[in-house]
Amino acid sequence: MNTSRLKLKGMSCASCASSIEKIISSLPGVKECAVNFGAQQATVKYNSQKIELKQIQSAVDAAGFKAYPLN
Ligand code: 9UX
Repeated sequence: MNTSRLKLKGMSCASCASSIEKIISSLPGVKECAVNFGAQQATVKYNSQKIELKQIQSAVDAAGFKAYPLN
């Protein structure tokens, strides 16, 4: 299991944070996701044998936001 942090761009309210949380959490291979609206960051716990961080980024980008890996 991997834990990665993503810097998020494009969230303007707390409900954006909650939709990104839902989008990431619903991806196969993702165990859990927490979005911190204040910090504009997401912390994602995932199985790196099932999903790559880059696919998680793509899902966020496809929803109209931007995600950049922090580690
Ligand atoms: Mo947030 Mo609302 O940035 O449509 S503004 S969900």
